[in-house]
Amino acid sequence: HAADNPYERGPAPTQSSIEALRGPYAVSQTSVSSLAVTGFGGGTIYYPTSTADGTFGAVAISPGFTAYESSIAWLGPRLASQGFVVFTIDTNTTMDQPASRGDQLLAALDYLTQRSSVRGRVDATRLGVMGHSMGGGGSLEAAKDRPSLQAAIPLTPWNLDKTWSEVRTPTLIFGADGDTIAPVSSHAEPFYQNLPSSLDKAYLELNNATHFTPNSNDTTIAKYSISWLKRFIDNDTRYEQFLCPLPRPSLTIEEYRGNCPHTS
Ligand code: 9J3
Ligand code: ZN
Repeated sequence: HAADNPYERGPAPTQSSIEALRGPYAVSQTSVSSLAVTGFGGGTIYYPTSTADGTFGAVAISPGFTAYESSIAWLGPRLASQGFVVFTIDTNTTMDQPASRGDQLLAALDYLTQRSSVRGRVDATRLGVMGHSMGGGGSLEAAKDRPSLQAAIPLTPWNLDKTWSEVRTPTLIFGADGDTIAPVSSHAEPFYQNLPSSLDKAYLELNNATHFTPNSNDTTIAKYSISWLKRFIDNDTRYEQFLCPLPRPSLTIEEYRGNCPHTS
C-alpha cells in the first residue's frame, strides 16, 4: 500500500477498472497555445482535478505524420483519470520526422514540469512518452535521448532506425496485425527485438487491427498502457498481475511477447 510505495495512486486495480472508459480521478484540462511555447506545437494537458493525492507521474503523447493532437486525444482523459498528468501535443509541423518528434516530446515534458500551470502537480522524476506512428518512432528517440524516462509506449510505431540497443527505459510496443503503413515485420517487431534483452520490454500485436487503430478509443491499448505506466512510472506492483504472466492471445491480442518477471 501507499506506505510502502510513495508513488502509488488510486485504489487497487481490477480487470474492470483498467478496462473502464474512465478511472477513479475526475479530470480537468487546459490548452497550451503553440504561440506560448517553443520546441513543440502546443497541446492539451489533462490532469486529475483533485490536489489531495499530491503529485502525479506524467506522460507526453505525440501524433503521427500529417496528424494532429486530435488523433490521440482519447488517451488524455482515459489515462489521466487513472492518476497521471497527460500532455497530448501537436508537433511544430505535421511533416516532422521521428527524431524531431522525440525532441518535441522532451520539450513538452520540460514545459510541463517547469513552466505549465499544472507544474506543481507533476513529479518531474517520473515521466514517460507515448506516440502514434512517427510519434511512436519519436517516443523511442526520446527514450534513447533521455534514459531517465520511466516508460515508453510506441503505438504502431514507424521509424527508419531499427536499432534501439541504447534504450534503458521500460518499453511496451503495440503493433497491429493489419498495418500496411508501418508493417510490424519491418517496424514494431524489429524495434522490440532490437531493444536490449535485459530491458523490461513487451510487444503486443493487436488482432484484427490497422495502422490507425490507436486513433480511437481502444480498450486493449488502454488497459495495457495503464498497467505499463502504473508499473514503471509509479513503481506500482499492484499492476504486475496484468503484465505477468504474459497475456495470452485473444480476440484482441494476436501475439504478446515480453520478459517476466519485471526487474526494474
Ligand atoms: O506517422 C505515420 O503514420 C508514419 C507512416 C508514414 O506515412 O510514413 C511514410 C513516410
Ligand atoms: Zn538506433
